[in-house]
Amino acid sequence: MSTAYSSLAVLSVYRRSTSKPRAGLFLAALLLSFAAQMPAPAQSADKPKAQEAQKPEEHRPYMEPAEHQKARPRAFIEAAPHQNGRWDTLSLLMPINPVHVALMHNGKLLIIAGSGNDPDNKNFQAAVWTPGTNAINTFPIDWDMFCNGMVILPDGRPFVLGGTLKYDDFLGYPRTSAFNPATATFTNMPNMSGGRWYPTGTVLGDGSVLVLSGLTDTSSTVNTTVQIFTGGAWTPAGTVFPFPPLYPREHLLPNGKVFEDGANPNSQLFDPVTKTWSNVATTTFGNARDAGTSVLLPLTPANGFKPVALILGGGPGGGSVTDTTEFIDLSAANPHWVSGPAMVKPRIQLNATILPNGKVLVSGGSTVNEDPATGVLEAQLYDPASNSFSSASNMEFARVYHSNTILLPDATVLALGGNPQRKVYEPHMEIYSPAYLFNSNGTPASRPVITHVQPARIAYGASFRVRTPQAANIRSVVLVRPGAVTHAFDMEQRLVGLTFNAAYGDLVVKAPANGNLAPPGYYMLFIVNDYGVPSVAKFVHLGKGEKKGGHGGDGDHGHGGDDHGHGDDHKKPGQH
Ligand SMILES: [Cu+2]
Repeated sequence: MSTAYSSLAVLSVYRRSTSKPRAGLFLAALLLSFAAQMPAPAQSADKPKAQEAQKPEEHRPYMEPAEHQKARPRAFIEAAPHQNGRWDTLSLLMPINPVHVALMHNGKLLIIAGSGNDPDNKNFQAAVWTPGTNAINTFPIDWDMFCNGMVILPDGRPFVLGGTLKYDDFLGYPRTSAFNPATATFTNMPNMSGGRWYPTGTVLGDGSVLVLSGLTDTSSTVNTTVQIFTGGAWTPAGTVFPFPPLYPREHLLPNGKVFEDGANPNSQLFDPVTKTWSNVATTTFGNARDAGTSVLLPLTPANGFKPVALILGGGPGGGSVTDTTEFIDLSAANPHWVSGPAMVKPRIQLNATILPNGKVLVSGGSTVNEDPATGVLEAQLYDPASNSFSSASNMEFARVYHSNTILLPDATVLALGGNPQRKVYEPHMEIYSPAYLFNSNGTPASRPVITHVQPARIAYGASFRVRTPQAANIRSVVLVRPGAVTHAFDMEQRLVGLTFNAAYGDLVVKAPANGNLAPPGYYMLFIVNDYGVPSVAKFVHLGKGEKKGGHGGDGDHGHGGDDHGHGDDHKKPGQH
């Protein structure tokens, strides 16, 4: 084993050359972008069936299949959207390099560029955007959060871990900061033990946050200390395993331990109780999967909440990007990696996003790192049930280094970014509407509707009620943890299936048993009908349940954090 794989990401950044800025072009295009907005008829959530054709505005997806005029004309038109889904390119352009993207429980996206991979840029930027509107609000931030790790605290605040202290040679910030979705402001939080550039955060079952890896603030070497943020402070949690990668791929398992599976081939397990690491298994690929990705497949009642991780693509450098996938059943006595189906092409810097139906959208990346000319436009859906891929139509733009995909509350997926070289990024955004949103004739599928969730703060192991006119025709009820994605990995996404019964027009649903299945925080609640069509999500808070007054809240999110958990409904798009 060598340290080669842990430094490859650093090297790849070093050799990027400069080229002309395109900021002026972005602004011009932004000004020219479409102005039409969807009407927002205010309606009460509970209403007679006759009015159902006119859905409340909040139940509309970002782009109804019939609303093609909102999209930019494109060369490739999917002929069978009911089979493959469809990609649409938005007219709206992203005004900053969207290196980091997180979905907040008010339905808005937090986008962080920092310096945006431009060492000459001292105007560090972030943005908030409500998908479905043209209002992308950019604002300055006071330190460079470029190449941070980001998770979402149990109280709903995105939590930024480290960033770029210095380019060439790269040094990481020890700083952290939490973003309040209600006020759209960052508040700096306690510093970590040292710098972290390319760290990974993982929310644990008690709501504390594990952080590891990242380059220090004193030398471009990996920070070997492991830390846990609990009770508003950082506590030491031992030393990392030998030769840790940058941006390690990690998943919280139902037994409370953290599985680490990339880019290093020797997968590791961290026990937060003993604060020790153990070796689990070596991949069949056997080499580093640099800028490959990893997904914890859905934990559902049907599979007994059995944790299975899937790794895809990446490569050890030298041009040998792989099309291979592998999965591992971590409930086994002696887990081992098993080869999965190959992807349509080798992909590095790819993205993988779990859909409400449990399938995984695999998209983007390129067969040569950071080379858009080799961008893989064909998207694919991985089905854990059949362990196979199917087509998910074709994207319009290459999505390379620093590109992201993230599930939106309307059950579509946003793809954005791509940063083939310094100072150049892809401003076009695309929306993937999965096949479940279409009838066979291409018209919009009728979607089940969640009219009410009671209570909106749900407690572990407790029952809660979901009101829906379609209660008799619901196949599954799932919680999906809102994503926080960067550098080809989502540190937050997680799908947990729930048991339920239909009763008197309601679904009586059982919340996850504990925080190791679903860490405390906000989730998107989806119901999926017998045809596989998901509702638009309602945000719910999972934790200790309804507050009994005073300072309640769940998990160790420190002090002074605003709790925005009041009320169950997020604001309607466009409303501020
Ligand atoms: Cu980066």
